[in-house]
Amino acid sequence: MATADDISPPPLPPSPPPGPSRRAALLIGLGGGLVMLALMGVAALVSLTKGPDAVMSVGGPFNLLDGDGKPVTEKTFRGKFMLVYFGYTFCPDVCPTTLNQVAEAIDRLGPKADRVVPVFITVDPKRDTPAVMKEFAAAFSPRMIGLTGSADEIGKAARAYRVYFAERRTGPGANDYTMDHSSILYLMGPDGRFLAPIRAEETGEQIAAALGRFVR
Ligand SMILES: [Cu+2]
Repeated sequence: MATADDISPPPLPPSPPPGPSRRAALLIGLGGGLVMLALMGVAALVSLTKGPDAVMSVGGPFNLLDGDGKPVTEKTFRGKFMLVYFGYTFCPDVCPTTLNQVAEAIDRLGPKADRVVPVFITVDPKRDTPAVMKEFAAAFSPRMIGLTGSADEIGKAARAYRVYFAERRTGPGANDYTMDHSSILYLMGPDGRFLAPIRAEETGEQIAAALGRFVR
């Protein structure tokens, strides 16, 4: 499946273990959620690739903060391509894997990499402060920009990019949660317009090839 695959194995509450009926209900609930998430992902990708009208409606204004807490908007990177990905730093595997491939793709672009800004936007602003985002993004590539912001602004940015995300509780503690989120890379042109979705499962080589079709 191309999208919405950032779903870690169902985290079970540490204690007490749910009884058979509760466990069944939990599994059915999770299964339904997974199916719905998968369907939403497919629908999102279909609408992304349908035609010029759908293409026009991805992306838009946002008001976020960079790793130093400075305001960043969609206009900040005008003149450069933006490769946008939504996720969160506590993500167990999908986000780190994807960002690794993005970093590799950027390296493979050589001198053309100057024209592309990889942007990682958190869907978990509660934990992903500017400082957390800065360190996390830098761990993948010195070129990568990590963005966070208020829950409200993150929600607006995600809606503009048609990104689905939701908190999934894993326990009673304040930090006992993961984030489900759709997982697509969005290539935006130097004029801010959406150019193409890129599957997050692609290798660095494939992502570089996809970028190379636009970044000349
Ligand atoms: Cu993730």
